[in-house]
Amino acid sequence: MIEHWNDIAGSFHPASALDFLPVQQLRELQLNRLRATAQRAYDTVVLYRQRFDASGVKPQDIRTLDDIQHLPFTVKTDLRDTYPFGLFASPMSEVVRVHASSGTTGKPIVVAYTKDDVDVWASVMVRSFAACGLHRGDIIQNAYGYGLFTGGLGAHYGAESLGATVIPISGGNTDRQIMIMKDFGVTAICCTPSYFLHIIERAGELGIDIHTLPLKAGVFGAEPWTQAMRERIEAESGIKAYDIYGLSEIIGPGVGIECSEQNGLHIFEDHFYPEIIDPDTCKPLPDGEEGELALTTLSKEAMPMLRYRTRDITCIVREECPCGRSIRRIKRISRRSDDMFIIRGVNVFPSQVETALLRVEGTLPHYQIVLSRKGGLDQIEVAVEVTAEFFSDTVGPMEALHQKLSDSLENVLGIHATVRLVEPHTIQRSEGKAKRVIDNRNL
Ligand code: DLL
Repeated sequence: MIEHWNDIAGSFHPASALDFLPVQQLRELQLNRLRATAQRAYDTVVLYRQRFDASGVKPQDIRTLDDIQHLPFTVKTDLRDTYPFGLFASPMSEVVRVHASSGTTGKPIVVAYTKDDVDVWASVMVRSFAACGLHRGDIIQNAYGYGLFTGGLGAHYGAESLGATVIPISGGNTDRQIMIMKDFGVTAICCTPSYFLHIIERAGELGIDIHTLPLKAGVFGAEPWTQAMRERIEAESGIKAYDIYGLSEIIGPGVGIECSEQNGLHIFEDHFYPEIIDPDTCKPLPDGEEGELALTTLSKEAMPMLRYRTRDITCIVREECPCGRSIRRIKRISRRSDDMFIIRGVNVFPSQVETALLRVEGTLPHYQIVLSRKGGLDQIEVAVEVTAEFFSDTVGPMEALHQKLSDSLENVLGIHATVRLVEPHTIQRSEGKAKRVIDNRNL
């Protein structure tokens, strides 16, 4: 082992110097860590050793960072196939925590952490909170779910290490969330963006305007959301809405976050090495080109991940960030390759529907997409809630709104979608990740 990870993981200083390392130094650190990670994976995990041997590559062949291109990819089914502990690179006696993420079918995927891994995780969460201006003295309401989901404990230990006061409220019980936010003088909240919308709405019903509270920032992630959604959230609550990204397989929340520029997410690339690949050919794409994000952990001990194919679509931002951080940025992840559905031969992403809907005034940011098949033909229906003022008996304004939404959807999607205007509160609210698409086509 070339170094003790924590020597470099840093002193938990909020504005971590690691965000601002000279690029050359950062690349050297990454190369050393990549070599050590590949060696550890090869030495301790059967699946990795088999993959390396089959491709004729050895960890010692890594001489430059570009050599990462010769390493094998890892995919979600690798975690399923080795369920529960087959990808662990540490003996169980060194694993201090496991988390799990439920997939759409069957068994969950299981991820593991050593003591040093949880320390690294807290350190990247400290850097995340610091990037959105939070520090000791802040009161952070953590409404990500506690438990096997990484959101709750990941944000929790990061907020504590930051020196902030954490309210470990977890998700749900919205009225209590609002009471505590108000009574405890909460200054920042962590939850999914869709759940925060629900909180804003419920607060309104209770006669509480979030603008009047000390709340100043939201650390929102775990699901795709759009710039239009950010604008709605910020306008309706008066807070700054920051985008935080992460996934269980890599560590949990804290893989990347926006800074005060709110223009792309900085990846903590001293720990997580990003590549953008063409999802069809798996060839690396140049900076600025959109493709699938593949991530390699550079310091994970219990469960190293080599070139993990996230299915998340983004690109690496070419320009340097005005904030001065040398760690690179990716564009917000507004979609996953596997969220895409095909309607009458046209590829559609839920984020496109969201953008089209939020362009039109009079709608609420609550919507659901229902896919069905009639007489062999695919149909797409978009149910969208309308503000109480609009949802009136007068037919004229409703018809005009309906037309505007249909036009906007057709404009953005390139196909006709049936719009169904529904009353406020008709669409089920989520306390975690929102379910945007219901596919009744039995494909
Ligand atoms: O969602 C970890 C997390 C918790 C991230 C809290 C941020 C905040 P998983 O449940 O494993 O982990 O889901 C990971 O969620 O591959 C993306 O598709 C999606 N995702 C996470 N953050 C974002 C984001 C957590 N900011 C999967 N924007 C990822 C878009 C996101 N998608």
